[in-house]
Amino acid sequence: MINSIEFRLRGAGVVPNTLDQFIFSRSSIFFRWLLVFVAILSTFPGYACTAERPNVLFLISDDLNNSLSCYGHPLVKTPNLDKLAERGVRFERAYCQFPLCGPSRNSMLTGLHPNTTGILRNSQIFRQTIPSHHSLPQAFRLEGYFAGRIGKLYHYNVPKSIGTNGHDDPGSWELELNPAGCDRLEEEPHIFSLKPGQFGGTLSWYASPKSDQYHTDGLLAADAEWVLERCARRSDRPFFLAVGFYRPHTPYVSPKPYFDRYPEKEMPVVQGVKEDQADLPSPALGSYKKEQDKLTDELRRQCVQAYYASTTFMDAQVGRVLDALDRLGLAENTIIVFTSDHGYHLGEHGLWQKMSVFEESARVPLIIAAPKMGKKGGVAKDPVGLIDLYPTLAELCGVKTPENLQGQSLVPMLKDPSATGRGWAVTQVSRWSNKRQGARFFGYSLRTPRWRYTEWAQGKQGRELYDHDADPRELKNLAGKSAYVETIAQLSMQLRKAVNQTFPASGETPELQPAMWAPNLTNP
Ligand SMILES: [Ca+2]
Ligand SMILES: [Ca+2]
Repeated sequence: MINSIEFRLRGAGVVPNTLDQFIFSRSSIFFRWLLVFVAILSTFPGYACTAERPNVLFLISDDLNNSLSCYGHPLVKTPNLDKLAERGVRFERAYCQFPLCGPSRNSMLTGLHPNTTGILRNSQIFRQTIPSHHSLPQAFRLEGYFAGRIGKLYHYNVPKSIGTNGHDDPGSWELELNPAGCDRLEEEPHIFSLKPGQFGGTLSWYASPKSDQYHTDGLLAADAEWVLERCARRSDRPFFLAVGFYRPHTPYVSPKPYFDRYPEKEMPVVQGVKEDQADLPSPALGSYKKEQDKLTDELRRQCVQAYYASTTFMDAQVGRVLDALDRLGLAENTIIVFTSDHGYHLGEHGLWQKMSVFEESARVPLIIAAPKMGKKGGVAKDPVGLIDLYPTLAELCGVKTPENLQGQSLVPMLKDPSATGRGWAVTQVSRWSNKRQGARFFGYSLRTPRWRYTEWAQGKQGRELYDHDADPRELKNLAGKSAYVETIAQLSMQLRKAVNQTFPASGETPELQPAMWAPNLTNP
C-alpha cells in the first residue's frame, strides 16, 4: 500500500532524489508500513466497541482568509466549501488566537492560548514547553481512534519543508503523509517573487501549466482518498483524519485555468490607504514588509488574482476529499471541520499577508458539519475561536479532554446556530520593541458581536476601536474620540479579563526548555 503512494509520487514524476530518499528511506518505509498496518488493518481487542462513534475529517487550509463565496465574497468561487456550508453550520465570526502559522496551530491543536502553550513564534512545538499535554488528535488516539495526518497541521516552512514532516508532533498521529508536488520540486525557478529567490515569506506567484494532480494539494487529496478507502473497510475503528492543504499560502502556485477565472484587470485594488492609515498607532501597521514598497497597481492585481486562483484550486481539492467521503458511505457518520490557521491581508490598510489583528488577518473561515445535528446551512454569529475546536470535537465524539482546556464547546451553536456562547474572541500578536535584543510587546484584540477593540502594550503603544455595525472595514479608529470614552473603558476591562484567561493557572507563560527534544525534521 505504501508502495502505491510511492508509485503515485514517482509516477507523477515529482519526487527527486533527496526528498525521495528521506520520505522512503530505510527505516522510514518500514516504519510507515508498520504504522499503516497497525493503524488500519490490525484489530484492537482492548478497545471498546466504537462502531457508532463518529469519525472526524479535519480539513485546514493555510493562510486562507474569508474571501469565499459562502462568506459572501463577490468574486471568489468556492463551490465545494459552499456545498459543505449547506450541510453544516458556518461560523460568521470565527477568529484565530495568533495570526501566524506556528502559534495558531499549536494553540488550536492543544486547546490552549499561545500564552499557555508558550509557542509564540514559528518553528517550535508545544512538546518543548508543555511536553505532557495531550494534543487534540492524541486525545482521540488515546480513546482508540486511528489518527492520521496528511500535509500541514503543525507548523511547516512553506514551501521549503513541503515533503518533510515540518515541525510536527509525532505523538499526535499514527500515520503521516508528506507529498510534494511540482510547485515545490520543479517550478520554483519560474515563480515571480518580490524578493527574487524567496517564496514563502514574501509575495510570490506562478500560473502553472501542470494540472491539479501534479501539485502538492492535488497529491494531498489523492492521499486522503487512499486513506479514506482503507478506513471505510474498517468500520470497527473510528478515525480522526487531518488534511492540511498548503494553498493559498505563498507562493501562490496553482494551475493556470484557475488564474483564467479571475481576469487580472478585474481584480480589486484597495483605495484610500493613506487616509485610512492616518488614525492608526504604528504597531497596527507593524506587519508591513519593506519589499512591498515595490508593489505597483499592476502587481497588486496580479497578486490578488493569484491568491484567488489558489483559493479556488484548494477548494477543488477539498471537493475531491468530500466526494470520496460521500462515495465511500462515510459521510453519515463523519464530522467535517473546515478552517484556516489565520486570515490574510490583500492590501487593506496598506497591509499584505498576516501578523496583524485587523479583521482580515484575525478572522478565519470555519464550517462544521456534524451529521444529524441542527439545521443544515445554519449561520452562527456569536464570536468564536479556533481555541474552541478541541472541546467541541471531543464533546461530539465523547472523548476525554485535559482539564485545562481554555476554549468553549460549540455544540450548543451546532444544535442551534442562534445560541450564544462566550460572546467574544481574543487574538494576540507580537511586535519587536528592540529586535536585536529580542525585546517585544503584545497587541491584544477583542472582538465582540459589535466591536473590535485593540490595545498595544496595554495601551502604552496605542489603542484602536472599530464599530462593525457602522464600519465593517475598520477604517475609522474611534479610540481617540471623546464620545467613546465609556465604551473604551468597558471594553478595556473586558479585554483585560479575557487576556487573563489566556494564561495558565500559574500566570506564567512556559519557557522553551532547552533540553527538550527540538524538532529538526525539516531539512533532512
Ligand atoms: Ca498560515
Ligand atoms: Ca483608519
